[in-house]
Amino acid sequence: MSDQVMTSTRFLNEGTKFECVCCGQVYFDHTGHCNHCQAPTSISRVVAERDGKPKFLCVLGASGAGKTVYLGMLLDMLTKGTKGLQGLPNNSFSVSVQQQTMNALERRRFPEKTATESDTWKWIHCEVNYRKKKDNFFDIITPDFAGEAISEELENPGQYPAVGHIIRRSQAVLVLVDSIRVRDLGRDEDFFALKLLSYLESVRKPTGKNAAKRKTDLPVAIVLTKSDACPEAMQDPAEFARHNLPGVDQYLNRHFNDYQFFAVSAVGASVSLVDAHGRTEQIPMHIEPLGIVEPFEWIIKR
Ligand SMILES: Nc1nc2c(ncn2[C@@H]2O[C@H](COP(=O)(O)OP(=O)(O)OP(=O)(O)O)[C@@H](O)[C@H]2O)c(=O)[nH]1
Ligand SMILES: [Mg+2]
Repeated sequence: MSDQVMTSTRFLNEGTKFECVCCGQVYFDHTGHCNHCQAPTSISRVVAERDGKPKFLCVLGASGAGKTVYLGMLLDMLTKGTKGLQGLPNNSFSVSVQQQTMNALERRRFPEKTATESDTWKWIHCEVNYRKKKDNFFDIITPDFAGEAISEELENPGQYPAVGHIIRRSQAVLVLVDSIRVRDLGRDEDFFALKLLSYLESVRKPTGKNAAKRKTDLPVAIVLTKSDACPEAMQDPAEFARHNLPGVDQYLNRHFNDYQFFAVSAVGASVSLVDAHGRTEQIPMHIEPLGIVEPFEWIIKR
């Protein structure tokens, strides 16, 4: 027994201490993850070794909003290089989100739904260099969150600590909203996005002088996904949001200084297949990214 205690004490003493890039907790790395928020140690290490403050960006949205497809497609475009932006994936998770999404789309499938267990999330870390200058870089650091986990966190804050910590550290946030559901299924999407915005506002409340009178400075891009099947969203995203997401529009106006609406799609068209048991599956017909990089460009200009 005393041998065991001595061994573990020695192990702790010899282990390397890390400050988590997501929640700031200092911990000994035994598992490759922060024991509080599950952020991979590899990301904390890379960020700590580099000069300059990291600029984070995170992607949020309900289950099925299109987060995994969007992130996979964005990473693919950035790593190929587009509009003066060049992405460099900094870990294998980033490559695998990109690879799984692109492989699935090429086989005319959409990627699998993300599991709710936070230790299975893929934490993306892609360093994006812009305007070809050495120190003009932006880190996309975000787990590919499961929408159901975000939803639970909104109901019971603290249940998924990574959500709050990432928002606290982010330079800007992308909120993905399914444009087809917004158009066809009433106010549920509006209510969900509204809850998410009020959570963002509570985490990033202005502090100091006249705080109660000031709006939050966190830039928010509201990204209407799947606009291949909702051309009215693509035509004029802000107008579409004003009519179909009235709660979101008013809330942003009242509480946020800097926001913008975008519409995106990853595929040119998709069809619904119904099998013999009545289960439906969406089949993407071909890859045709539209508007994917624009929200990111907007954020970089902030
Ligand atoms: N038509 C169309 N459908 C899309 C597009 N992107 C996603 N979808 C559909 O939306 C579904 C959900 O997309 P995901 O990216 O898995 O959604 P998610 O937000 O990651 O969902 P969770 O993992 O549950 O949080 C896909 O299976 C497709 O059916 C798109 O650009 N166009
Ligand atoms: Mg997902």
